[in-house]
Amino acid sequence: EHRKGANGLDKVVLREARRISAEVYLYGGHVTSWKDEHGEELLFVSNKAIFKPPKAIRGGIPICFPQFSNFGQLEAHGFARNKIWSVDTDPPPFPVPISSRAYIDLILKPTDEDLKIWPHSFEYRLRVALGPGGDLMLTSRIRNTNADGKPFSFTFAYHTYFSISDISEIRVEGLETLDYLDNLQDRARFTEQGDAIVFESELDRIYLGTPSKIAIIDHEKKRTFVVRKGGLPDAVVWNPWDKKAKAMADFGDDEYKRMVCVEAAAIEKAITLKPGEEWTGKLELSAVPSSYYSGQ
Ligand code: TA6
Repeated sequence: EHRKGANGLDKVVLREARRISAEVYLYGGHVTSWKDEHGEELLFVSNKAIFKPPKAIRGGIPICFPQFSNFGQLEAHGFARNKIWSVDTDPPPFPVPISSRAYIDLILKPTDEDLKIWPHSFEYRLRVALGPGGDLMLTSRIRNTNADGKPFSFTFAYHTYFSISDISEIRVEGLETLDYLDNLQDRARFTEQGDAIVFESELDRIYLGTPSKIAIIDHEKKRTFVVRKGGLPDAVVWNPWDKKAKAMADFGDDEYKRMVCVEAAAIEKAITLKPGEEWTGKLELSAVPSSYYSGQ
């Protein structure tokens, strides 16, 4: 279902059984909504989000490609989140057929202008799908189409903003004992000591070589988000807290209390593709009542 979203930008609405739905803007290939069977929104989007190029939409799932943050010479988080993607009407077969009919295939290819900034030809195919049970699945397939025989390297993140009851009431499990780079301390390397991550102040870390499953446990909502990922060894955890919230023009002063970013990523080791090679990076999100979540 194609519709006009904020500021006349094109979006695609996916619907599954009951009230399960998702919305994807062609601007950024950006998922801005994911609703459960009660019609409840599971992703955070700021009330101050600016739905207007060239500013990336604040919230949902920005795609960080071909660069995470400022790990390189490009603009922060790369350019994919600031481009108008196209609907891919004839995608090549996906390795695993999906059971849902609620999906959309998008494609991004560099323009001549993009090639001046990042001189590599690529095809980026993104499939966004809703599972029958309400899971949200994103599959990215990036292919090197360079004709000059040159490989390219990139870093990547699904910069997912989850909607939560209260940042002081949640914990993130699955990252215990791992090493991380602390973005608030010049990316120095530390080892996680806690049983789970809890939030008492600004936090901005890149956890390295993580398990493929991470849980965000929201005590107040009695809901657990389960993040499953493939091809993405790292995981970023971010909450801006009050000072940084105030410094962001497109983010409300108190909104940090209602969001957390847990981002499936490939950062520490860049991904390198030779011409003709393709990389796949997967994200699968589920929201389950906490009573159903056993931890494993
Ligand atoms: O993923 C965490 C992070 O890189 C933070 O350092 C933070 O600044 C955030 O992303 C948001 O970046 P943005 O460019 O969207 O303002």
